[in-house]
Amino acid sequence: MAHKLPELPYSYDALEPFLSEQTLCIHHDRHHRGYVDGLNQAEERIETAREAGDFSSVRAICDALAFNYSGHLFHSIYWQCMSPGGGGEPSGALAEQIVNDFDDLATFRTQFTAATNAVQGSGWGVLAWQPLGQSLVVLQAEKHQNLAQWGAVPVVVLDVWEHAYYLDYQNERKRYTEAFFDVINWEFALHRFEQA
Ligand code: MN3
Repeated sequence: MAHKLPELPYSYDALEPFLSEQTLCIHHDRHHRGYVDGLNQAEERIETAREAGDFSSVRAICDALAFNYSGHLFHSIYWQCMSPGGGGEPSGALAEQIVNDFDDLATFRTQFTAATNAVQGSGWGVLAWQPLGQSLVVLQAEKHQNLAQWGAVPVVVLDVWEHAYYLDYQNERKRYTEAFFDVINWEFALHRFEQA
């Protein structure tokens, strides 16, 4: 079953002025689609390799699967982590867990933006549920797939590849990661957290 590009959960201009219509159009229609297409191609390649019993290219195919699967997954979560009616504070079990693991919301926010700003090159800031320790953790993901903690479940993700913010913020990643909290969709985060 081929993977499909999910629809944006709002219109392309719905997050202005945080992100412009042009940024969301390019980011969703070109970049995210690229990961979906790349993933479908990589799955075809591994299927072909299995049928032929020829795994001489397995390293490159595994690399393409990890890169494109992670890109597709993170973007699918990222769109929903933002909302035109977003911002404010988290509620319910997520709010309690944030206080439990980060002392308070302000400290979480400071750690999350600091970690995200410090991602080397292209990557993501991630708030994830770590089942082993039964705790929320802040992670950096370089590109999409490096430095991940296996088993952790992403709850909130923030894209800091330059294509996500360059048209609107140029090289000022910090302004973008701080403004992210004006549109953050805490209801979606709570939903993901409860499922995790
Ligand atoms: Mn992106």
